[in-house]
Amino acid sequence: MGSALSRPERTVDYVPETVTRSVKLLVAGNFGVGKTTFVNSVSEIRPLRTEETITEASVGVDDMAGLPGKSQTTVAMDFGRITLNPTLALYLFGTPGQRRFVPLWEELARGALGALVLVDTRRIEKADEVLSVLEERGVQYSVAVNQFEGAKRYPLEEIRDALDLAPDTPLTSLDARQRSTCLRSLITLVEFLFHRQESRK
Ligand SMILES: Nc1nc2c(ncn2[C@@H]2O[C@H](COP(=O)(O)OP(=O)(O)OP(=O)(O)O)[C@@H](O)[C@H]2O)c(=O)[nH]1
Ligand SMILES: [Mg+2]
Repeated sequence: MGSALSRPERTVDYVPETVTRSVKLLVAGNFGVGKTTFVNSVSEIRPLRTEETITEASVGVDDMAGLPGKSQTTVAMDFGRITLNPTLALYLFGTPGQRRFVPLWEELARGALGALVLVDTRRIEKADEVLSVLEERGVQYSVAVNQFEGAKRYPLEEIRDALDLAPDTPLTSLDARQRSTCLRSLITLVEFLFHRQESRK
């Protein structure tokens, strides 16, 4: 098996025998923040995607504001897997981003150890609803800024304040198209969740 950083061209479609622990994680975030892109970047198996083309019928129903170029949207979930180290497999479930699909999260969140919440600073206020849904369901999370080019860059501390995050909630930044930056954020999340688990024992 190659290291997690060098993706083995998606030839690993079985779970390596060395894996002794598996963890389910959500990749959450509002419409178009890059969840499907993220799962595609990190997954070592060909990810399951449930993309549908956005049609005229979406106008006024879907959360299109600010994303004129977006042509597809997730209607059920994304699914991918990554063996983070030889003994630990992560199963990633990307949520659909549109508000009308929030009830689906209930199912997707079942059994999840935690969530990575992606945010886009150009529409940061939209993250509040996502964070509230997770908090209401007791899902632990960390936050990662998906840095779109052309979007203004803010210090992470400013983003932390804007999102009103707890001091110990991990906040990282990434480019959802860049595997290495996505992995860094995932590792931060997993360390946070394991630490939380340990401290609750
Ligand atoms: N420039 C840039 N574009 C990105 C990045 N991440 C995603 N995109 C683009 O942004 C668009 C939306 O990305 P998706 O991955 O479909 O977003 P999503 O969160 O899954 O969207 P929904 O499932 O509809 O909520 C796509 O056209 C991506 O190619 C990024 O980091 N930088
Ligand atoms: Mg998607």
